[in-house]
Amino acid sequence: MVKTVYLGLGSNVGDRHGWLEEALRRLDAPGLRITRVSSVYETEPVDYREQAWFLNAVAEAQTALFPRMLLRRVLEVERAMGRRRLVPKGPRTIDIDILLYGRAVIEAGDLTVPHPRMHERRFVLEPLLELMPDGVHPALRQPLAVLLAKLDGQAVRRTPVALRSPAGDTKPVPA
Ligand code: PH2
Ligand code: MG
Ligand code: MG
Repeated sequence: MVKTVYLGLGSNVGDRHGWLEEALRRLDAPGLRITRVSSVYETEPVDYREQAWFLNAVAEAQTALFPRMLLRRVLEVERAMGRRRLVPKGPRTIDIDILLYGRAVIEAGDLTVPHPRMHERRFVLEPLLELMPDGVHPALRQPLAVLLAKLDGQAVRRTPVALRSPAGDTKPVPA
């Protein structure tokens, strides 16, 4: 069964834009096809504040991989790109998070879907809403737009530079 999944991408070290593009290229391998990518957002760090601003984006994919295989793919790509986990929630060349796996709600040790903090994060919800404006959080059962409206703070700025992706160049949605 092919599922539609949403992946959150983030980078705040070095060539941030390049890391996001490389991650999309590497994720798009047998069993997973990147179909659409949001605009890129420049975002204020949350949780661990003493670090550089991030570039964040959300990618939509069609996948035949089961959730645990998808997690393995994501971790492999992070590792292949030299990700080192030094400071929890600290600076990283690339972070790839599974946000949504169809409408599944999964709690299995190291794998929680929907991503347990996505509803608190403007840097996730804004790009995700570009791709699914009528999306509903499968666990909280609330529209993503309603969840976003509850947030305050967390500066995010949509950038005009599109990511080159295996789905073709993504056009930023007109503001
Ligand atoms: N990721 C974190 C912690 N804080 N802040 C922003 N703006 N963007 C992120 O991707 C991010 C973060 C942990 O994964
Ligand atoms: Mg993360
Ligand atoms: Mg992560």
